[in-house]
Amino acid sequence: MPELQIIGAPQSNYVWVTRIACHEKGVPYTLLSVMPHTPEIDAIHPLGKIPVLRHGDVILAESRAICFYIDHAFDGPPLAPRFPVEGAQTEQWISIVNTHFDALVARPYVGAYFFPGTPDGTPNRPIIETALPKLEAQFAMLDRAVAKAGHLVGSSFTLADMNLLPMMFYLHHLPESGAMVRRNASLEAYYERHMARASVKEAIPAPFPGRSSWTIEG
Ligand SMILES: N[C@@H](CCC(=O)N[C@@H](CS)C(=O)NCC(=O)O)C(=O)O
Repeated sequence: MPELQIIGAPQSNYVWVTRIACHEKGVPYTLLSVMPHTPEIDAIHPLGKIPVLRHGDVILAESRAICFYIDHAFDGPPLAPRFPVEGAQTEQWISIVNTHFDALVARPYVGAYFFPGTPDGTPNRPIIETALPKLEAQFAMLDRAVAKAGHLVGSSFTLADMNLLPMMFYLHHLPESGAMVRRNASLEAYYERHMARASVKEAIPAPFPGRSSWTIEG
């Protein structure tokens, strides 16, 4: 069997998602830490984004596609339920999180702290202030979603949860978003419970060079 390679910087929330998927499926992998828009990535992802996967002759881009491959090419517990309703609900939450939560709200907010683009490198307050009301609404949505069973789908840990937790990790370490999560009791309990899971915990990335922790105080 060829080596399965996950290629991308470990700080990427989507690289982390694919690593959780490998762990949960019981698939050994090698992580190659490579930045976006480098020749190795550009050769596989048409937009130069990470993660990408290489497994023998198989090359893939996009975390959802990579997780589909991991889930279906190997034996092991299903990452997404095989029942139509629960399987569709898993896709529903992956889609909501990726297209509405991550791309439109969480990513600009987190980026405003870690890649602020300001002349002096201080957090980009206009971007942060714009994101805050949207974050509040989306945390309330997620809080309702996990209130009943402590998972996004049914009562088991699925790819929908794996897909959300890495972005939640960054949000939990930033001042306004961290405080918001802690005010949403179900979401906070969900976060603390699943962050303790070996597959999630094991791939927590080291802070960026020059930083000793991910936490930024308000
Ligand atoms: N839809 C993609 C998103 C991947 C993505 O946005 N990756 C980020 C790192 S977390 C990236 O490559 N950013 C560089 C860029 O957008 O130019 C996926 O699910 O894999």
